[in-house]
Amino acid sequence: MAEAVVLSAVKLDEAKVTRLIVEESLKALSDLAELDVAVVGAGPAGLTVAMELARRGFKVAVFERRLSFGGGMGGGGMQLPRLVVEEEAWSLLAKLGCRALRSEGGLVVADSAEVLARLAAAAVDAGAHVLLGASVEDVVFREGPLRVEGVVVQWTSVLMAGLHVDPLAVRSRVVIDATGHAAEVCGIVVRKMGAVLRTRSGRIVGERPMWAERGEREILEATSEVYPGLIVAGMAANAVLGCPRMGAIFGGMLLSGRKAAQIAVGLLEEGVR
Ligand code: 48H
Repeated sequence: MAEAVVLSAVKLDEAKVTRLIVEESLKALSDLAELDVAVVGAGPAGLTVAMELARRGFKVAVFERRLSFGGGMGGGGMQLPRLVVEEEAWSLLAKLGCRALRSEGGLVVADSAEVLARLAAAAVDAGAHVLLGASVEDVVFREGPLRVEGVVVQWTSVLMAGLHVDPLAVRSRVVIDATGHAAEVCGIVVRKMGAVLRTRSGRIVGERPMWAERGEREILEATSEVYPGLIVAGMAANAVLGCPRMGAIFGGMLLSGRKAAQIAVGLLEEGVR
């Protein structure tokens, strides 16, 4: 006979549940006030950077506007539940236990929900902190020489409600813009700091239309420190450096995340700040 499913062992007190949540959340948020690396966006690029840096022992947190992981990965191509990754990038996912459903011509097909779940779990397992429902609306900067030294965070719900609530700042030795097509952090830095980025025009060049092969090839070159203390990764890198989009193929995002982590390690080892 099946064992009865019961939940009677714990005496539930609502006040205790509230206290547990508030006390532990305050500890967690207080711990996030100073980081080695702040990653903005929990899409494939952001999760990969966070996983790689946390594995190397750096203190890293991901700030994600939505209440979910994965960015554009969950939507696959036109909301179909499969995505495609180049073989060179697949080894990263295979090591996380992702199953290849089909391999053909150097491309691997996988279940998009599985990939995003395993990537998010790997980042968390490695020790990356993730704050969901948290939007980065500004950066912290310092002069002499000018550099980005943190992010300014607000609850997405507050922004959606249009409430006048001041945000909180997080100091961070390196910031990674992994916000996807909109390249939001780079946009803030250009708009509010008058920053001259390390791009052809000194500004955000803008994403080009689709050319999958070139978009995937150029993303690794585009993944770079575009301003002191600010690295751009993933689709944001293509947008900032003026590279083509590539559609629902994700190898470039993963490898861009890996490259952004390597650049961040270089900066951290140089002893930025
Ligand atoms: C907090 C923010 C903020 C903010 C945005 O869009 P993403 O999946 O980005 P990538 O670069 O990891 O992957 C791109 C890929 O999904 C894609 O769009 C491709 C391959 N497109 C090709 C094509 O041709 O269209 O994830 C970015 C994440 C999202 O979850 C956002 O919610 C989040 O960043 N985000 N989080 N503060 N200011 N802005």
